[in-house]
Amino acid sequence: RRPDFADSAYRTFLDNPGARDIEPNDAINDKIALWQGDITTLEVDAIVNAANESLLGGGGVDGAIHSAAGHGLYQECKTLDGCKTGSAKLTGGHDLPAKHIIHAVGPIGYKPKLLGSCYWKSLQICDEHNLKEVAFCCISTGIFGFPNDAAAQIAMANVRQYLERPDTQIERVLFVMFLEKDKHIYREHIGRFFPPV
Ligand code: AR6
Repeated sequence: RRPDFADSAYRTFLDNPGARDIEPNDAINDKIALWQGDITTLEVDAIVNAANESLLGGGGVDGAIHSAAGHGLYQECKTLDGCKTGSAKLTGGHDLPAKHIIHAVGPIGYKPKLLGSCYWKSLQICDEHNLKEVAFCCISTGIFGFPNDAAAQIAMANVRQYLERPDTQIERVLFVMFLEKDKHIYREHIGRFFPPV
């Protein structure tokens, strides 16, 4: 069965003006989609940032999110007292179209358990706060140097396992790729973790 693209949540993702080269068939099933573009443009319940332990901003996607969300985000982050590697904390979206930001702190280098726990913890935060649509960037694969292919498989494996929990209220997970190479990697592996329905 093809996903129902009249569904407004999918249209939010796929009609986004930041989208490049992503056809509707990249919505794999009712719950999962791949999307290429700038995560700061997405109108979803939560976007997941790739932060550092200070939670006070930096380069990469973290810098882009802080720039787009405005100074109010920095002010809120200052109250959070940082975050441990492998964990995540929630803030408001401030000037972003997304309602919330989950700041996940990925590991530096190849530490698979810590990367997996960023995804798991972010999804737990969604359920704790009734956030039903969440978009992940490719945590740790930029400045922090985690190998892209392994990171993508860890991301998808954790999301798949989490969504099998009978008590989860999460309705949609979006994997956001910024780079061409990540788009190819996600397309290569997604069918194993999320077979088309
Ligand atoms: N939208 C979506 N994805 C993006 C965007 C964007 N606007 N910009 C970059 N990416 P990185 P890390 C992708 O380096 O490796 C910061 O200084 C990028 O292509 O942002 O976890 C923090 O403060 C890559 O796929 O994060 C930390 O100190 C992914 O986002 C450190 O970098 C993550 O790359 C974290 O390093």
